[in-house]
Amino acid sequence: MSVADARILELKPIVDARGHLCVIEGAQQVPFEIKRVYYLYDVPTNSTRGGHAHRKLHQMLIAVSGRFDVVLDDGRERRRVSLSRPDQGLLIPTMLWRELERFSYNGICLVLASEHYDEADYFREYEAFQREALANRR
Ligand code: T46
Repeated sequence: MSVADARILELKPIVDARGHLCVIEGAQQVPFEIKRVYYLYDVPTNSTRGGHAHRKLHQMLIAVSGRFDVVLDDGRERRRVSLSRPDQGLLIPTMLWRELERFSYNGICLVLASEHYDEADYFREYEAFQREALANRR
């Protein structure tokens, strides 16, 4: 997996005079069945979330309010993606280290996940992640 494998998906809002509505259905607008939804809010601007990678989990991150940055790392390269639009989702496949930072005061990160929560799916140490990521790319 490389940082180029993470991609932005455009959600097509349904717009009328009452405002905008975005729909996300499992295996349709996202390429996986959604097993879990969680969200991060009231994140202090100077704090960093994430700091891990996943063996099996695919996720889509959406800035449903405000903005924040996602720094992705495949063990070799890093890539920064800024999210600030509720009609865009960042799709993060397996085996990418991610850090979320620079939250705006009203930043809310909605996460759609392909798996239930499983602590065993996490790499929480960068060196262990990097070893595995580089070995898989050989
Ligand atoms: C990710 C980023 C964007 C649960 O009990 N269930 C859950 O579904 C989650 C996500 C977390 N937790 C517990 C585990 C920890 O005791 O909540 C606590 C905080 O979790 P964590 O430190 O992993 O939170 P973040 O914001 O650093 O990371 C989370 C996700 O874990 C991660 O997969 O990509 O959000």
